[in-house]
Amino acid sequence: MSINYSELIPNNVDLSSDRRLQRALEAWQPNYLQWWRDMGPEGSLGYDVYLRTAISTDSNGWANFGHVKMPEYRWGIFLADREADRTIGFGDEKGKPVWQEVPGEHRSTLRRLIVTQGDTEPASVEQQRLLGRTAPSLYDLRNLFQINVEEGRHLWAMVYLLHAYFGRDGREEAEELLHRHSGDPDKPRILGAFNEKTPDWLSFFMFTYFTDRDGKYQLASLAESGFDPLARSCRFMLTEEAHHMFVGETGVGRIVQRTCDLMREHKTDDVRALGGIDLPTLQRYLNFHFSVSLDLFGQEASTNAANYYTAGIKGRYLETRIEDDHQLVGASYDIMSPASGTIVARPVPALSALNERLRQDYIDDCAKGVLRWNKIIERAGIAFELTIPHRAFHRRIGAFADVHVSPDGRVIADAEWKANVDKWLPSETDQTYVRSLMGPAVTEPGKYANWIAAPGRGINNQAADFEYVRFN
Ligand code: BYC
Ligand code: FE
Ligand code: FE
Repeated sequence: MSINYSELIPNNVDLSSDRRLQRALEAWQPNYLQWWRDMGPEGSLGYDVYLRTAISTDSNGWANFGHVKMPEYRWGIFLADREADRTIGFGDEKGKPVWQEVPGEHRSTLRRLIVTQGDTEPASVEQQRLLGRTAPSLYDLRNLFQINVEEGRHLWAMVYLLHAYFGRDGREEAEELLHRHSGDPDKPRILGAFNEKTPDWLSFFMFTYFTDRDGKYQLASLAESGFDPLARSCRFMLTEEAHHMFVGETGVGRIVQRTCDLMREHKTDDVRALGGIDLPTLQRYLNFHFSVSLDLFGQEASTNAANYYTAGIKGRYLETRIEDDHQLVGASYDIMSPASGTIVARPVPALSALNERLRQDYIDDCAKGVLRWNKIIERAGIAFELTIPHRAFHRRIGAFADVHVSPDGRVIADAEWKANVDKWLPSETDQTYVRSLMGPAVTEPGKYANWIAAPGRGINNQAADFEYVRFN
């Protein structure tokens, strides 16, 4: 279905046929724009940015590219097309028609999940607010802004659901989504990783690789939902998400490339002397962002997750492609937990292990990009391997929150943790060093900061010296 751009709020949900809803969203819109001006990318209001805008929800050719000022970006409400005769794919109500309205008994659960999802989107924009100052190139600056406007659109997607299906409480939640702020001591964002800082571009690329990928897995689970408007919203969000993870994977890959080039050219491991980011520092940033993102999957054993599944609200990753009964009653799944100084696996009901199962799908996916980064190092003939730390390393949520675990998966005493933490996680010195490399922004088309390689190709096949951002 194509998108109606003639309206104040572009949409493919026939918004004009519901005047009350349309007016409520039009009343929220200026608050959103005020939030964008206050909390969105700093100093960017007048820039012309080469952005893609969604123009249909077709899988081929859904996007249109052109220079736009970000406050004029056409944020809108786009749901993937409705599937005829779609039925609930899992849980107690498996096989019944999906819900087009919120069932009363699931109202507060659904609202809570939608609010949690919605909360992360503007949080990430807030976290990335200052990065424009230190962009390593116009290409990267454009990618940052592209991600920011799309996370803004993801907020719109959840706000639409809140307004359309949750009445007054939904409208109140939509306001609150603009009032909580990342890292705010009084009104923080809901989930831990979204209150961390994203102070430099290495953190940004790690965040878009690891944390946006949590987005992919959570959205995919919600795309299976029996609440059809949620499923359709998440489906379309996933098409946008791919680019965010691409920016992360290629961003880290380009840093790895540059580091290897410097090491080879100067026959040294000491790339800091040359203004590069050494591989052990990359490993520490990876350790941090991976572990913080693992926490986003929740507790290993979770009755919440079991309830979401049984109720048909939140499924597994690619639920319909899994061959089992899609009810999981009586099935078991092994989860890990610390027990007298080691880590043991024990079976629990599969229904309560759904967070852990999704976390496993996520870990497998994360490992693929790390393989590609290692290929770059290998091609340069350098003996170094980036690795994914053990799932129990540096956790704040779940069974491992109260123990120290090394990256290779040993439960360790306080003293060993303290003695090694600066080898395992970015130290003050690392952070100060990485920050010292940042900025001022590189604004000459086709030029890149010294610590990162140029990308393999331009966005939408643009030439190497394309002017992705015009500052006016
Ligand atoms: N931080 O039973 P559990 C994205 C709480 S990212 C703080 O495991 P549940 C994006 C939990 O609230 C995708 N608290 O919880 C990426 C619960 O509290 P209560 C975001 C946490 O609810 C980049 C208690 O611990 N989407 O889109 O089953 C850029 C028990 O835990 C945390 C979603 O997350 C935490 N990390 O599972 C932009 C999808 N973890 O009830 C965007 C929606 C747990 O005891 N959310 N707690 O007070 C969910 O599906 C679930 O809420 C979670 C947690 C999977 C997050
Ligand atoms: Fe998002
Ligand atoms: Fe994203």
